[in-house]
Amino acid sequence: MKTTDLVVQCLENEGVKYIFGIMGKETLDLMNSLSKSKQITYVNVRHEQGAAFMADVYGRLSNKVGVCLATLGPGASNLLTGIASATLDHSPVVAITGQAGFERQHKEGHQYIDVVKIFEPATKWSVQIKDSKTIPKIIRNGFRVAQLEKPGAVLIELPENLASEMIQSQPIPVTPIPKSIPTSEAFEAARKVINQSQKPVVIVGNGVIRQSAMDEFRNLIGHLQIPVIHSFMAKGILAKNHPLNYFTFGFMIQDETLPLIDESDLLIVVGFDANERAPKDWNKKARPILHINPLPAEIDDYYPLKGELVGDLKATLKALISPDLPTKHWMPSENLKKRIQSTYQINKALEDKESLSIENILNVIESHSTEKTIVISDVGAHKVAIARTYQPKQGGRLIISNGFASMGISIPGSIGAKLACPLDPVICITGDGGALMNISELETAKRLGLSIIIIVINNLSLKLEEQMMEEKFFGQSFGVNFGNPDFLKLAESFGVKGVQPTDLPEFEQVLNEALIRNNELMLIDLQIPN
Ligand SMILES: Cc1ncc(C[n+]2csc(CCOP(=O)(O)OP(=O)(O)O)c2C)c(N)n1
Repeated sequence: MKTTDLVVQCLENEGVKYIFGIMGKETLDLMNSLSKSKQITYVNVRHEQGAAFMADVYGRLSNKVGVCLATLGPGASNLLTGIASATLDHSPVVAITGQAGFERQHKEGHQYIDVVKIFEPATKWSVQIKDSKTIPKIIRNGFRVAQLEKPGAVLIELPENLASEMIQSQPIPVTPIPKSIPTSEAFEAARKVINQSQKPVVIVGNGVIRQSAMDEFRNLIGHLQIPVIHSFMAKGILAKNHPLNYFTFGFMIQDETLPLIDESDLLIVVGFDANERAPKDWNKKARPILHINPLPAEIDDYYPLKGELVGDLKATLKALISPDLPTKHWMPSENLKKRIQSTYQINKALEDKESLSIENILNVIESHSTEKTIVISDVGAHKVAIARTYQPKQGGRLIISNGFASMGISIPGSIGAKLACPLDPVICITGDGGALMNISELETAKRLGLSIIIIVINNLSLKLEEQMMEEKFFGQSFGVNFGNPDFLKLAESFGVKGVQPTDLPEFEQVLNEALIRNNELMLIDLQIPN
């Protein structure tokens, strides 16, 4: 068979359902082989960055590896931002790129650049296929590496001269990802650390969602009865009204969860990735840490280890509960809880109930969301507002670019989300800056017939940078403003319904009706005055 037929067989063997990409001459053999696949749908996108973001979000939500494809040189380099986002937010992604044939890789040549080298820092493994016989091993290993803790992106490059070779081979059977559990001595030591503490606080991160350990986590908290602070990515693990929910840290200003951390004598940090928020930003007094994670801790001045439980989180959290681990009897003061709630704006009475402020908008979205609703945030002032204001009804239902924090993720990301969870409502919230980075993917969403609600916060500025320059650093801003297209006409030109509510009740009505129908692609242009 042809080499690229073997590549497609190997991808089918990995359970791949979608490949997001843009082809080029160097990937035409692969495209031809893909055209014969009954299992894989090829999604032709409008920019390779979009393909990588789609694969990133599809990987986070589907329990599968997201796959994207590009040609050599400019196609591959366009993938890079989304690939880095997948690696830093620990989403399993495999990118496949074409390349010039071996006969011209040693010299200056059209579109030739060393893509494997470019991708090295942005991936867990970046590899060129040098011999067609290695394809089953490279693809099997690539998918394993992408999924093994901590998950991330892998680049597999297929040079043009190998693509059309003939070969006899077959895929390697998929075996489950191995899971480890700490030793009984490690459990004993960890229980001792918890027992000795008077005022423990739990910090929970993205790993608990990634490892499907939310039920086990909630059981452990039910047993221990101690306060829980969520990372931004872990929001929703404890319900909003859970008495032990001390919400989220990571706001730019006035973060009332931090005094709770200062007040504690032990931080039990579960499934938290250091790039969710640097320990220096939240553990200012360097409180001792019990690290519970699939991987050992990274040593840091602000992450002083008192104990470590390293293993699969589902099994580890379940096994930690034992009669030797008594329920704790400490509770932060009511006052502190109230102050945290007020920074979090959970129950804050809104001053102007009609206006289209970001807080009002997020309140409306929250009041119409269910456990199934997926909200995807772009990056900007609106993301910070979401951190403060929006509470998903289930963990894993608020998607952000956190580690890499790249603008432009949300429109293509919502396509990945909708394909991963076709029945669930998907709401994309983006600034006007981020929206115009990947607005071309509206055409992709329209062509695929996806129902997504895209909300553009239209404030004619890079608001987050404007706020930082004006309020934090210089007292004035520079270079942050731009003009916008008419978003209604723009949407219409894509064949997409556009609406422009002018006050909050109108927005609520539009959103509510769109969520009930859950069957159309819609752009909501929200003009937010400065
Ligand atoms: C790709 C990329 N470029 C630049 C930045 C730096 N940056 C972070 S937020 C921001 C402003 C975003 O503006 P907009 O999308 O309009 O959202 P808003 O802040 O107005 O809510 C910028 C420029 C980034 N994070 N990602």
